[in-house]
Amino acid sequence: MSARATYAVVLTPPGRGAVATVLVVGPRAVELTSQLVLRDSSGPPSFEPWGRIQLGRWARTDGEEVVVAALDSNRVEVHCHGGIAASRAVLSALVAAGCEPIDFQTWNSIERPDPIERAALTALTSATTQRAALILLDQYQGALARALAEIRGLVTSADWAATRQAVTNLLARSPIGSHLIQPWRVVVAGPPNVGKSSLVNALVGYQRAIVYDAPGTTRDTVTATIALSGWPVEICDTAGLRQSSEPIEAEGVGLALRAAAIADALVLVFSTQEAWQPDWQEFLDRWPSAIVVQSKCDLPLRPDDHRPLGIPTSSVAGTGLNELETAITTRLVPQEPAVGVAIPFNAEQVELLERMLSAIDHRQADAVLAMLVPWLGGAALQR
Ligand SMILES: Nc1nc2c(ncn2[C@@H]2O[C@H](COP(=O)(O)OP(=O)(O)OP(=O)(O)O)[C@@H](O)[C@H]2O)c(=O)[nH]1
Ligand SMILES: [Mg+2]
Repeated sequence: MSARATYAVVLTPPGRGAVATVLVVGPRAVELTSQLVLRDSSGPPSFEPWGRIQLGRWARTDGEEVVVAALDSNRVEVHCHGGIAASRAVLSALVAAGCEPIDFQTWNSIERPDPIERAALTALTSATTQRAALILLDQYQGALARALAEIRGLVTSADWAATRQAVTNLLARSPIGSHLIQPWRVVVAGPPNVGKSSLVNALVGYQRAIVYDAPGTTRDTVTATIALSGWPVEICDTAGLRQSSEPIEAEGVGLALRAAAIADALVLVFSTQEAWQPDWQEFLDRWPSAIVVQSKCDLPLRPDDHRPLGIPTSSVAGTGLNELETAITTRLVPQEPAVGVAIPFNAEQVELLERMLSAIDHRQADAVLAMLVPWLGGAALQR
C-alpha cells in the first residue's frame, strides 16, 4: 500500500446484514467522501469533530441514504444499505472519484499483522451463530494469544509437565474451534419408514424432507444447516437402510452408509410401532456409539423384550426433541467451554500446537520458543 493513495474497502461480508460499511482510508478520505455525500439542506457534510455521525444521500446513486462518519482525517466510514448492490455502487463512485479499491482480506492483513487477531476477524465474518461469534470474539480479544504467552512462560521456567498440560488442554478444545464456521455433521439414519425425515423436519423447523407413509421415500441424502444449542450443525436425512434391488434406492442406501461413516454424531432411529427386527440389532452393533431414538411415541408402544433403550420422540407431538438436541450437543461438545477460554480455531493453530507438543516431549525449549515467536507480540495480547 502506498502512503499517498486513498483506499476504499467494503468491510462487511457480502449478502448479509441490514447495513454495509465502506471504509475510505488515506490522505484524501475526507475530501473525496465530502464530494459524494449530499445533505438535504445544509450542503456537504462537515466531518469535524471526528467521530460525528451524519445522515446524508449518496450523490451518484438515486439518493441512497447513507450514514457517514470520519474517524480522523484519514478515515471515513460510509454506512449504506446491506446487500451487494448498494455497497458496490458506493465503492464504484469512490473509485471513480480517485480511490483505489482493495478487498477485505488485503485490508485485514495490512491492518492486523497479528495472525490470531487477523484470522479471528476473518472467521467472524462467516460465523452463523451467536455462540460461534462470541467464541471467535474471545480469541480476537486475546484469549488464545494469552494462553500461548502463558505457555511461553512455562517453557522459560522449564515446567515441562505444566507446559504439556497447557498445550494438551488447548488441543482438546480444537474440535470446537474447527466447527465454529464449518458445521458439525449430524446424520440421521435407520430402517425405512421409522420417521427419520419427520424427525429431521421437526429439528429443522420446516418441511425440509419429504415425509410419506411408504417405506423407501427418501432416496438421496438431504441436508439442512441449523443451530443446535448455539452450535452450527449440518443435519443430514438419509434413505432407510435395507437391501434393495431397486438401483436408485440402493444408491441412496450407499450414500446413507457413507454419510454415517463420516458423521460427527449419528442418530439411529427405530419405530416403536414395529416389532424389533434382527437386522436392527446389526445397526446397533455396527454403530455402538450412535444416539438411539425410539420414534412415534405418541402412539401406543409395541412391547418388545429386545427393544433397546433410546430417546422416545414424537415428531407429531414434538416430544423428546429437547432431549435429542441435548444428547446430540453433548456428543459433539462433551465439555462446554467456559466463557473467555482459549480455543484454537484453525488448522494452522492446531498444527503449531502439535509441533509444540512434539518439541515439548523432546524437551526442546529453544524450538518451542522459536515456534511461538510469530504468534506473540501482536495486538491481541494487549487487549
Ligand atoms: N404418529 C406418528 N407418525 C409419524 C411420526 N413420525 C413419522 N410418522 C409417520 O411415519 C411415516 C413415515 O415417516 P417418514 O418421516 O417419511 O419416515 P422415514 O424414516 O423418513 O421413511 P423413509 O424415507 O422411507 O426411510 C409417515 O406416514 C409419517 O407421517 C411420529 O412421530 N408419530
Ligand atoms: Mg425419509
